[in-house]
Amino acid sequence: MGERDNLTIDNLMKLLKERDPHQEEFHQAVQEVMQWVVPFAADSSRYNSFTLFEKLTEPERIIQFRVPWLTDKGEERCNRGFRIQFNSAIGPYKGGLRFHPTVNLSILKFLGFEQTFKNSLTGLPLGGGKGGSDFNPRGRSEAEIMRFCQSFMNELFRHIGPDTDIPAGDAGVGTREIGFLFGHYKRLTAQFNGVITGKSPAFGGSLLRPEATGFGLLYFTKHMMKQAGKEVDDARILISGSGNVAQYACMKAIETGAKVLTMSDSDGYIFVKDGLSREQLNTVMDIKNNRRGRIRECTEEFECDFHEGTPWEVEADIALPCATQNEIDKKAAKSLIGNDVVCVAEGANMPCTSDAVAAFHDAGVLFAPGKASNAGGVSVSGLEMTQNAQRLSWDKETVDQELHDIMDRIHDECVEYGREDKHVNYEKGAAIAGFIKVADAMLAQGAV
Ligand code: NDP
Ligand code: 2IT
Repeated sequence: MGERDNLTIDNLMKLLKERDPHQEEFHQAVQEVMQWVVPFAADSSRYNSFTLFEKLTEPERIIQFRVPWLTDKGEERCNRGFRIQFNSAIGPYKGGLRFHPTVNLSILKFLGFEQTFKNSLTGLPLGGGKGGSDFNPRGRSEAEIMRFCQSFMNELFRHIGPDTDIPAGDAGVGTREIGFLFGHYKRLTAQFNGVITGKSPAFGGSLLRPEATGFGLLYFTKHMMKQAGKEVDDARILISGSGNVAQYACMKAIETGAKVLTMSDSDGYIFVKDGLSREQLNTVMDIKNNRRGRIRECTEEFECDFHEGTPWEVEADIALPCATQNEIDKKAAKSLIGNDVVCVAEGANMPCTSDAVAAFHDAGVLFAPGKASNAGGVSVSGLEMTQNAQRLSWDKETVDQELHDIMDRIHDECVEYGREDKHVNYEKGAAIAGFIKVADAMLAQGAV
């Protein structure tokens, strides 16, 4: 037996780093999950298999393709497109598409790996996948975005289907892009089916899908606070980002009675001393979704300050990072801890670095990993698949009740597997609970 055959986190990470030395985000995501799962598995006769972990960290299939498209001036451009079909043990591949210049294999493998565990936590029969392109939508006209989406789908359509792989949105891909992608899929295949989620309700989309990630994040945060004997109701909240997740997290926080002090984009953040009002949030949404402008434009519309950088030095009770990966580093974490933040729940995928998470654990700050706290989005995507298969549309109340139930169950599972002496380690709980279902399915399906 070689050294690698022993199931230890060091042996696993060594293998991954030798295979793909430059995929830092992927290594980070694996380390964060496996630091808890590997000791749990090594202790059990059922899961103590190095090969099981090799398979869990190796995508079943990676599709990479070129995406040529024309600018409005008639100039040809060429981007990279990807789809990572990570794990289909418990259902067809499911996960979003990201259009952002930082997209590469490391980013998409980290996201696909996370998605596998997140989708398992939802309790729905969904495997894990992720895809996207290094295309930068910023400053592009609607016609350019449409042509890009159509060119992307010209290749992607052969690899997806309502029972094989069901994409959705992620950063840079919202309802508009999903419409263009779906329209072109339909044209290429002559089929109308539930191949993509996040569609407009006009053609099969679920009510509450746009809201689901942000609303679910608040439902989860309420559970965490309650578990620790605290309330969200009059808390001061820092939100980063001003896209889909941030907007609806903000909306639900305001509805709950909390004060949202900040929102941001990659230029900087706005600070609203008394908390954003619902009208002010509507203005943010108009600037971002219709005018496709910048967060600093808020200063021309209502009373607020704009600062460059990230919002983590502002004093508050709860931090909800909803922009992008690694946006809270150790320094930002220290600043939050110094200001007595009590809870950090990830709306984005892996927005906290490993150092930051360790600092939160050490300081006794409640911390929820995205795979638990932002699972509301993919959950309602799963409900959209069910509605499409039934050829029915559920009303808002039904979807919201299901979303509540799913977030409740995820919280319960985190508590069950993450309970430690004085508090709940949500990172550990989510990792182990997510792992068990996927591992059981993989073991039952044999050497595939
Ligand atoms: P959007 O594209 O709608 O919004 C992204 C927001 O993050 C924008 O405000 C963007 O600002 C900001 N942002 C991006 N990069 C940076 C950066 N480097 N520094 C500061 N701000 C940045 O994406 P979503 O809201 O859909 O996604 C946000 C996060 O949530 C991602 O991590 C995504 O994977 C995750 N997520 C999304 C789900 C969904 O259903 N949409 C579900 C679960 C998780 P700018 O305009 O300047 O780029
Ligand atoms: O990260 C995520 O969970 C998403 N972008 C949503 C995926 C989906 O299939 O709805």
